Amino acid sequence: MPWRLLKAGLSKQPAPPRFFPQTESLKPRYDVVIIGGGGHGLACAYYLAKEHGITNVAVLERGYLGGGNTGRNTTIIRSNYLTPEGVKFYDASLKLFEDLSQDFDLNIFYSTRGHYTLAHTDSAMRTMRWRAEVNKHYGIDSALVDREAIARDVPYMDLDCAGNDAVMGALYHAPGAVARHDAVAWGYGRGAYQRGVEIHQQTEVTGVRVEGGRVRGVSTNRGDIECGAVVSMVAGFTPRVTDMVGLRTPLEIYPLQACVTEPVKPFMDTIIVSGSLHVYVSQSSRGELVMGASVDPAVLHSTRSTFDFVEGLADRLLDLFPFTSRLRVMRQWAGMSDLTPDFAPIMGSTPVEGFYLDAGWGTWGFKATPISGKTMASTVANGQDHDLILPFNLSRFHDYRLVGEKAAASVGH
Ligand code: PYC
Repeated sequence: MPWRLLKAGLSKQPAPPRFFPQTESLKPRYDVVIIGGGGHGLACAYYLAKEHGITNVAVLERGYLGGGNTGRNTTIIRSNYLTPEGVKFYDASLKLFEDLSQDFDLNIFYSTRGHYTLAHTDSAMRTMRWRAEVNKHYGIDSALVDREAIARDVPYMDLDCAGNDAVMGALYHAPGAVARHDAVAWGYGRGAYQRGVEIHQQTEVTGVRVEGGRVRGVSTNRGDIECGAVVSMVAGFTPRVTDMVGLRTPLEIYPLQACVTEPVKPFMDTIIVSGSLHVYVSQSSRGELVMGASVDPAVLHSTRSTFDFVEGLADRLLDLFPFTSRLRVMRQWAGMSDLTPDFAPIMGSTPVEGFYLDAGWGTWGFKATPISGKTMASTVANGQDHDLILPFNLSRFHDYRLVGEKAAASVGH
């Protein structure tokens, strides 16, 4: 038994305060109600309180904090996108991530690893060169590297891929990182709570009241609340919330699965992604291989894990790392990805006054957590879309101003 636990058990001192208190009753009115207690919702609450002094805020979560996509991803953080809009947005997020442990006084185990996106074809090489050039233009550390450079840095990888589509080169992104996803959610949650925000778990929103084109309140399984603004930050559940206010979006929901192996000695300190093999892998600080692939092939509102996924992933992983053939998969999970047609998010104000949307995260919502919270908080506080998220407004689908970020997806979806 760990010494500290034994000491606490025998001590007459009162127990240290809980990270979060027990749920209190709901107030009749809040200035802002945030639907969704994942990373984005908690980050938005945190920045509303910290940067705008707005603390009469309730975060409503139908399950437990960080229990949705925040706790169901492979924690990759990067800013090597294709479009200027995406590059600027994710670079701002990465910079916030770098300081989060200090900001929270809580270790989020942020670990800069370097990130390789392998290219196995001429057209993939063209796309990587294009991304490298856009990245460099915005001061992001990304470069096209050749096979020899990869072999020097990642000597244990089979660049010939067992004879299937050998690696030709890669986009190398030095700032690519990983972090503890639950620590990010808990850090934002604790920081918001310490500043006066209420966090209500097991609280499901069952309706959003709109009168005269304006949000007036929400109904929950624990009663009705009035509020001045509602922010929906629920990823795969977004269509259920937008239905409540009569908004249509082009979102489609696909399961995205991932898994980890048993821990082994550290052998891989970079993040490896292959778009052609549809696989991404990194090694956690505990030694597990954390791996994922494309979204499941059909639209489905489900977090079910399948054997097909592990079988397909293992098949492709072995092309790159044949020596992992004896590793056992220890855990597997799935999240619900909310994909847009242009692979860019939907953020900011909507035609319903006081109703704000943060959705369309597809397969890269975790890395957007800090900047999504910060820009959405600014948007709600100032009643005006933050400059960084203007290109991502829902209106772009009506006006045909698509952002076109698909080529920056880590694997083909
Ligand atoms: O976009 O880096 C990414 C990513 C990793 C896993 C899923 N998406």
